[in-house]
Amino acid sequence: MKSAVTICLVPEARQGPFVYHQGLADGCARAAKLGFHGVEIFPPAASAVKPAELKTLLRKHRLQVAAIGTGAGWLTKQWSLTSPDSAIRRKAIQFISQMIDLASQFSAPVIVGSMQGRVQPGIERSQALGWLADGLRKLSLRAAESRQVLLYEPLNRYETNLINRIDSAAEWLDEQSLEHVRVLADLFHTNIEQADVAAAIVRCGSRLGHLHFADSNRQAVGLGHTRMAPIIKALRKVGYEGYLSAEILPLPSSDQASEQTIQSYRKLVVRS
Ligand code: LER
Ligand code: MN
Repeated sequence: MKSAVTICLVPEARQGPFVYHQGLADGCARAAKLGFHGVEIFPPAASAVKPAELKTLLRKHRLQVAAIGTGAGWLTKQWSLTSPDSAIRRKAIQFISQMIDLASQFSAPVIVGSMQGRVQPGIERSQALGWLADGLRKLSLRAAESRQVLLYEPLNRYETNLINRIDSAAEWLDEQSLEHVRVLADLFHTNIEQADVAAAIVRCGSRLGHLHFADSNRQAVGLGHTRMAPIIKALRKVGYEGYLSAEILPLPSSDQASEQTIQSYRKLVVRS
């Protein structure tokens, strides 16, 4: 299992759960200094990242791109895969497709979190889930062209009413035969939605593709009350070899949050 930390390039998400907010050069330098393996990037749009510039930074700091987040399409434009307006669904697919093309240059997966949207008033749940499945199918086939998977992130009930639990998501992806989609387990959301996080991870099995490494209060692991040892044991049991990526509030500061994260990673993963 590898370590990663988030870099947010979206000014509107300044209050969001991301560690670094001062640009790619600053974030990569700070991540590398602490020994992280990768960075997870949250750009306003694919065009905001210059591939050559990012490649130079990654080479200089010996970092990988762990994943690229697409939530800015929801946050800044309210585009989603389950909007009742077909023109908006098309814009959402185009926005995420461009992120997939960017991420493929870094052998990285793209995350569909907030851009899944929600079941809108007056819309049947089956219809919204149908739109979600259609969107994930198109996008995951595009990712598969570059031998990548697409990450689908169940969010807690206050952020979506589609699918809130990771084990339900894995089951639904199986039913829909969405073979190039993997589940992203965000430990902040699972703390709210799962009765037993470790058991849910085991039920996800090989569907698990990425993990947001956060404590119960969305601070760095070790600053809340989630019991992490059984979760790490479950990740080992399912043979998870992906990232533990710190999508957390920069508290008490960005540097302290990332330092706490890498210490927890070393204690839980490297030394045990
Ligand atoms: C995205 O990764 C996420 O966890 C959402 O809660 C952000 O709003
Ligand atoms: Mn998340």
